[in-house]
Amino acid sequence: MTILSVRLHLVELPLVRPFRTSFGTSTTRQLLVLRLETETGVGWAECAADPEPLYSAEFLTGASLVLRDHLLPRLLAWPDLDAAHVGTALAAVTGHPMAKHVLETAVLDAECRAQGQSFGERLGATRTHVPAGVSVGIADDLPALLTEVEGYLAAGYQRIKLKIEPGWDLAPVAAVCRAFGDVPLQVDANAAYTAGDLAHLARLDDFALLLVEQPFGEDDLVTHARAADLWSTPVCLDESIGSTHDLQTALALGACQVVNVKPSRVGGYLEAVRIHDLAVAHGVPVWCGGMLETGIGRSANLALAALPGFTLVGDVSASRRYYRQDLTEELVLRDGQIAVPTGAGTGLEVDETVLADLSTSVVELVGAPA
Ligand code: OSB
Ligand code: MG
Repeated sequence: MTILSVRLHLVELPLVRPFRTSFGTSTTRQLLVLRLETETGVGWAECAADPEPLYSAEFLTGASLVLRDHLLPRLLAWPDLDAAHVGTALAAVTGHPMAKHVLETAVLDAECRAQGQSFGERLGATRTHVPAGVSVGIADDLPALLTEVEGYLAAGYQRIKLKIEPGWDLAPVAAVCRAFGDVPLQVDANAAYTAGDLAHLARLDDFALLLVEQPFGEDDLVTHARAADLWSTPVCLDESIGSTHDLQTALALGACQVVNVKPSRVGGYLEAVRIHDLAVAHGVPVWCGGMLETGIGRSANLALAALPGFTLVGDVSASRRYYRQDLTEELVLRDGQIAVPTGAGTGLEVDETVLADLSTSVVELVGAPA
C-alpha cells in the first residue's frame, strides 16, 4: 500500500470521574489519534501515551516528535508496505512502543478495512463476546470506594481491579471483600513498592485475590520472582513486559504467573498476539489490559481479548465507564460482556464531528492539509 496522508489529532476527553493511580491523577484523557489514508482507504489508531512519562518512559509530546521525525520517514521509505512489515520498517528506532503501536495499528486497520476483514478474524479471535472487568482508581476514602464498586457490580462487571499504593492496599481490599463477599478481585500497584514491602504485601494472601499486578519496578524482575516464590497470590506483570523477549526473560526467572497483555505497551497487536502465543505455550494465562482507550483503541482490544489464551477477565470496559461521549459509537456492557465488533478493521466508525470538537490541535504529517 502507499501512504497518501497522515493526520495527527491531539485530543482531550473529559473522564466521567477522575482516575487516580500510584503515579498520578487524571481528570481528562489526553491522547493522539492518527488518521492514515492509503490508495485503498483509511485506517485509524490511537496512541496511549500520557502527557507525562509516569506510567512508562513515553509521553505525548515525545510520541508525536518521534512519529514525525523518526518513525514516519522510515515507514514512507519502506517499499510495498503492509501491516506485517511495519515492525521491521521501524525496528531501527529503539524503544517508543506506543508510538510504533499507533502506526502499525493504523496500517493494520487500513489493510483490514480494504480487505473486508475484521480485527478479530485477522488476529485469531475465537469468541464473539468478551467478559468485562473494570479497573477502579484510588478513592478519597473507603465509603467512596465501596459506592463506586457497588455501581460497577450493579452494571454487571464480572471482575474488579483495585489500584493500590503504600497506605491504600490492605484496607481497601478488606473493605471490598467484606462488603461484596467473593467478588472476583485483583489489585494493581503500578510499580509503587520495593523489596522492603515483600512481607507487608504477603498479607494480601489472606484475601484469595486473582492476582497482584506489577507490585515492583518495571526493571525489577528479581523482586517479582521472589514475590512469586513467597506469596500464594499469583504475580502478574504489566509494565515489565514490553515484548515477547521480555516475557521469555520473566518466565525464565519465574517472575510472573500471569501476564497483562497491553497492545500499546508492546508496540502493537501483532506483538501482542506473539506474546499471547508464547504465554499459551508455557501454560501462562493472560488478560487484556487497557490505557483508558477511546472506542478506537478499545474496539481493537476487544478483538485481541477474544483470542483463546485470554482466559482471565480483562480491563476492557464499556464506553460509559470512561467517557460521556466516545469518539466512536458506544461500546456497551450487556450481561457482563461486550460484543467483539464484526465489521471490517476495528469495526467501529470514528465520529469525525466529535473528534474535531475535542481536538486541541490537528497536524498534517504527510500530504496536503485538508
Ligand atoms: O496499569 O493497567 C494499568 C490505565 C492507565 C494506565 C495504566 C493502567 C490503567 C488501568 C485502566 O488500569 C485500564 C483501562 O480501563 O483501560
Ligand atoms: Mg497495570
